[in-house]
Amino acid sequence: MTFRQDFLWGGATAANQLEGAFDVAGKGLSVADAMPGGKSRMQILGSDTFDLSIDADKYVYPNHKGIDHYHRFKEDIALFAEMGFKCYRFSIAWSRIFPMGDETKANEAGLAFYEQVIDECLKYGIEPVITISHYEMPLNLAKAYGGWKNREIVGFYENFAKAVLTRFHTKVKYWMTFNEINSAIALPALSQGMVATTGGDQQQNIFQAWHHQFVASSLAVKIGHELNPDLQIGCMIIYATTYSYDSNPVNQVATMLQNQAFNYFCADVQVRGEYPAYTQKLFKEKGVSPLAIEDGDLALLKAYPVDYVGFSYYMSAVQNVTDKAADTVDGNILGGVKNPFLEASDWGWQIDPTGLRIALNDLHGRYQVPLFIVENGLGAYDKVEADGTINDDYRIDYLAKHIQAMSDAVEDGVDLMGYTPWGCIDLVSASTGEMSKRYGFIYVDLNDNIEGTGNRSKKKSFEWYKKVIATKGEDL
Ligand code: BGP
Repeated sequence: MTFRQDFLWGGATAANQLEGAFDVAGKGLSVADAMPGGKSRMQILGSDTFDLSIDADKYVYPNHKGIDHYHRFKEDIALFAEMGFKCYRFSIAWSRIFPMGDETKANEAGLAFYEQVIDECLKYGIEPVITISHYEMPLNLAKAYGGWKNREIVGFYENFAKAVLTRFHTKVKYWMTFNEINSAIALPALSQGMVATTGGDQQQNIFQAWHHQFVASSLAVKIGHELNPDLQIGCMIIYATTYSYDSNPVNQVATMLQNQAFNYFCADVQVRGEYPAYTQKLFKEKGVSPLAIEDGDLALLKAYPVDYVGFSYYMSAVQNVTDKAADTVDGNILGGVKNPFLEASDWGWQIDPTGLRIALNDLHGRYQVPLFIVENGLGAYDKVEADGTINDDYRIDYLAKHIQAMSDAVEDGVDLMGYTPWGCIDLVSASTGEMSKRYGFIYVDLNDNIEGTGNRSKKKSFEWYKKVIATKGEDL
């Protein structure tokens, strides 16, 4: 048996991408609720000029409706249970608990909703794994405060984390403080609430916002461990294995620097509890001046590091600074230089199972803490056949190869806690805001305008994943 006995097989989602019910039971608007779908979304995500002067509740945006999981969560969790999930990773919409973000008292209706979701999981013996904040700070915090750049957000997050940890710590053991914290480089609007009103230099803002998020993350770990020392509270990063374009040492150094800037920086602080040695050099490269750091911040980071590293893995990347004529791949998040040994998804994400084995060995070697793959999967266009079946063999192939790579890494000695493939049920894509980029084992009948019956049906991969879990990853 390769995987450990208590291995957490499951699936992952995020509140803003599946719940819908964006204005129900006292919920406020979130940043994600103000995002249009389609081509303009990626431009918004990558800039800090997202114009929030519009009234987001007057438009129909995809995240408003999601897949209506808010009203159908029992049906959805029953399907997860049928697949044999041992855990289910989901997030809590901050704006359900604190609609404007800056209130002092939590919205009971919001807490009550998540209590039902948690209880429904526990009914089936499914361990809830909660991301406290996944790409959706209350819109008011972005508009009126300028997002995570503003120190005041730390206190608001602390209230939020305290409210959910206090309420659920007896039922939920596994937590993560922020989704893909390092993705702010590519998605400052969604990840850190950077909007037109933020002002200032984008790089400076991103790093200052990170400092505030690091402090907030440590405060959440402190609160959680004081409530129950057994809680496991992790960080969560997006990791892309990065290869040097060739054996030219110049490209090799560029790869090392890219790893520091993208794959390592946030986790270095959150796991080791201190800014890494290369921090000043990185600031210099990015033109970042010394950050505003308050007394006690650094001691707090050191005292409350995370317990494990959660990460998403979708693709690898290639670093090249020498060959200007190199082929590129048009990826909607990372892209860059084309790797001739790999295929890419329809969105240009270069598919690389072996890169996952490398990622696992790299992260385990660097941090020596347990790892949790909390997102992985293939976004694809699915076709519903005349008889209603969906034969997603391409998805099965992608997942089987990645699970094999996990198994190889465990044999290499890596301590791996679990695996929750992304979008276990089809949901709204984070980068495109569309339904047609699907990841699920469960098909949801909705188009890009979120029109359709919303009915759930099992894809071919549903039975396949059920078998994988039943055989503890032996029968792929
Ligand atoms: C990660 C996010 C998720 C998710 C996933 C797939 O970056 O944490 O929220 O959506 O990627 O991305 P996409 O939906 O853009 O295909």
